[in-house]
Amino acid sequence: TSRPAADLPGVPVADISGTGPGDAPVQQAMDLMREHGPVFVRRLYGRDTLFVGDLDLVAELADEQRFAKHIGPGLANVREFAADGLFTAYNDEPNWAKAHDILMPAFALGSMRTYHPVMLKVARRLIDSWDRDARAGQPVDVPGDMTRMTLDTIGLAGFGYDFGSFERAEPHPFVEAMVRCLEWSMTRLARVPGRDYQARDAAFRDDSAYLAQVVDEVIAARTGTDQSQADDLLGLMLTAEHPADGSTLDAANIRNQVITFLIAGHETTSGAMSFALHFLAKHPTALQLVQREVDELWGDQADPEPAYDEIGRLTYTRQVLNEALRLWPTAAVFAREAREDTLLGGRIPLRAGQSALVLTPMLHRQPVWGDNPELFDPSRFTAEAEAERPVHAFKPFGTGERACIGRQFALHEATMLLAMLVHRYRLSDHADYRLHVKETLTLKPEGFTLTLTPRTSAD
Ligand code: MNH
Repeated sequence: TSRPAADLPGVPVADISGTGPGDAPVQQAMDLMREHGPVFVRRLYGRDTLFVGDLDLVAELADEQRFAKHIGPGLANVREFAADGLFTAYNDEPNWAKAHDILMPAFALGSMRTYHPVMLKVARRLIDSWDRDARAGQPVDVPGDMTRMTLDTIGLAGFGYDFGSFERAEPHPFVEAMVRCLEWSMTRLARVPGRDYQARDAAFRDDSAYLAQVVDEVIAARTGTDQSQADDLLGLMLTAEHPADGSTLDAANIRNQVITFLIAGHETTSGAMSFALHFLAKHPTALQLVQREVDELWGDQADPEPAYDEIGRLTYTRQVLNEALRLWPTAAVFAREAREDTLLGGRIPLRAGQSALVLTPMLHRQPVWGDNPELFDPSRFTAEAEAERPVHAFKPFGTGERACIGRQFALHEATMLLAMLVHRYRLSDHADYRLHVKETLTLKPEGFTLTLTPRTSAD
């Protein structure tokens, strides 16, 4: 079934029109790449997508002189509910640069000091909930609870809005509507020509209207009051003036930014922490090394108060997170487009505007990662190992000026929480969990549960 694309000489084509992309398009593309090699065209009902995992080609795609972010069909669908928010804005849309310049300072490493107390407060909500489950001998729903915690964190830290997720048996309706919107964005890519999708589209419009309504409540809760504690994201959005021309964000764009941050700010971090806990539960040696690191900091204190500066010292915990993001980068693809007509790798002709999808999980399994890339091994991320590796070998946060703005936010939140959990609990893989990666544009280990027992100083 593998023959070269007519317009891309030498690039194999995998036509998936027979089966469609199914409910796991990323994992399907990973399998296709294993079969066809690190650059191939996926053809679906005559539409071609160029997938790239090869390190040298990705390094070229990361060259900002030649390539830029591409809003492909997937992000175009997300644009239906996030419009010109940062994530889905076109490169040349003035609101991208404006919002980027206004919001960047809020995401510099130093700003994490501001969010730290809120992150800690929400981490304690999770711990209270897990203490109750541990006492009751109940397994914890890892991805579900990670999502509760990251949603409450971005809501409170970004917008002073409390989703109260741990007081609910079911996910907050915002999460359910958001997941359905993401699913709609993903499955819309797989539509069979000629079929009727009106009911799905109507349900999507209801969900997206609901998201907008929640966001309007979040904004109203702020604008009605005095703006005194307005040093969070929403405060910046409502008041900060652009450094160059003094203009502020308009109301419609603020709504789009809030939707964007509520979504981008929690789904992926939740998945990253869930995968990290999965790997720790399966790799006792790595777990012991994290335990040793946290015990050095917090000893046998029952309720340590992690300080902001301590989080940066949790180097091994951070390595675990990086290694989880290597194997399962939770935002698994990003798209690049040629600025001018060019030859990718000196041989694949791309016209201006033509795009390629970087398949990050396969980039993260290329030969540069050694001969056993499937092995979970946090020692791949020691400072020495990182210094020796080509810079573009690890791209969980995308690349260039459109790379993830929330990276430090995610890493601070996730490193602190993982450290606190490992310090407090013995993790038991009671169900002998077999990894099942669920895709809703982002990736999660579906159905992953743990049982917990408190650690004692004797462990
Ligand atoms: Mn995040 C862009 C991955 C956490 C807000 N993010 C991106 C991109 C990737 C990504 C990949 C680039 C997409 C593209 O090129 O099309 N993000 C992640 C991962 C995590 C993450 C793997 C957690 C782990 N992201 C966060 C958090 C926030 C956030 C937390 C907010 C608090 N991300 C964004 C925004 C963008 C983005 C906003 C778009 C930035 C831009 O284009 O200017």
